[in-house]
Amino acid sequence: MFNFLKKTFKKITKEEKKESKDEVKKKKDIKGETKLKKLEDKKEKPKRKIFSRQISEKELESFKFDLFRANISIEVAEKIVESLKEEKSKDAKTVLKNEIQRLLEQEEHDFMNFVKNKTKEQGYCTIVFFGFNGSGKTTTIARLGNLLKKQNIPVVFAAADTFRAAAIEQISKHGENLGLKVVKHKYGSNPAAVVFDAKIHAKSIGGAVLVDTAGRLHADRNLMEELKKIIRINEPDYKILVLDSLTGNDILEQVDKFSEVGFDGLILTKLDVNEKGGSIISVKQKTKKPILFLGTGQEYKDLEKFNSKKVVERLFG
Ligand SMILES: Nc1nc2c(ncn2[C@@H]2O[C@H](COP(=O)(O)OP(=O)(O)OP(=O)(O)O)[C@@H](O)[C@H]2O)c(=O)[nH]1
Ligand SMILES: [Mg+2]
Repeated sequence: MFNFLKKTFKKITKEEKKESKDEVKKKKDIKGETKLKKLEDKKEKPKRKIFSRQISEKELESFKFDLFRANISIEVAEKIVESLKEEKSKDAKTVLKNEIQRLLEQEEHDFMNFVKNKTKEQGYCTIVFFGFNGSGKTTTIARLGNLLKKQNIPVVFAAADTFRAAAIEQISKHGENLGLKVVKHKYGSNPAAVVFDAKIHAKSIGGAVLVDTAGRLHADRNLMEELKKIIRINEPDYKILVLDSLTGNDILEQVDKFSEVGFDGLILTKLDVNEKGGSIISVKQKTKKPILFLGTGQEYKDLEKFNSKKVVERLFG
């Protein structure tokens, strides 16, 4: 991953090599050394470290462009490059890694424990998932349901996407596969009522209710109002915005849109298909909210607890 940065680093290394070759040639011309001396020089020539020199303005500009190309927003890319400017004494890669690491750092947030405690204290826990069309909400709910079940937390799914064709069948199939109950009404029915019923069931089993909602487009005023209604009526314990990491720069627009509704945490999906992963950095910087999990495939097991170090490692490969 982060091949784009590797390219830049390679370019810098090449330039460095060229520079040192020129230096040797100059030396030869001036001093007119013997063959033996030249060989000695070669032997003694210090091995240059790839990233051990100061970063030029031109390179900083080039970094900024690379970061931008990796779906990191201009605002964040500029911030990162600013920090590189300030720390010219260190090498570029370390500074860049540290800065990205710093941006991604968050307080330890054990979501599974939160759900466990909530179900114990309150007798149930309601978690609503929402996001743009196709961002991975339903798949993520199935994966999280699987994870909670494995931790012996009873789970029920609420099929509150009563809008999109086949949405109820989709979540029902996951329930069937995982042996989890799905509370559902008819298509076109009031999703807030589905959640209400699912909550009653969750209370009866002392478990978590994972609410699947319809995907919302930016301009989907009605669906946005409907989402607010689901939340107002059912007062969920936790609200999760699910984002597709492949979205590109539009991702921040989506974040803005859903800030209207408010959310407690984030899940980014499709990291397995995302070469660069820059969107994680932009989203984190913008929201300052905990990123709970990353979706890393299409199977039930493909949900990874967010770990900033792992993300940085993945970015730099
Ligand atoms: N490769 C990969 N595909 C994913 C991941 N998460 C979801 N998908 C796929 O993305 C597509 C959409 O996922 P859904 O879970 O249906 O998305 P949704 O947000 O519920 O979609 P709507 O209900 O239509 O708004 C499906 O084909 C999923 O298999 C992931 O982490 N990696
Ligand atoms: Mg869905």
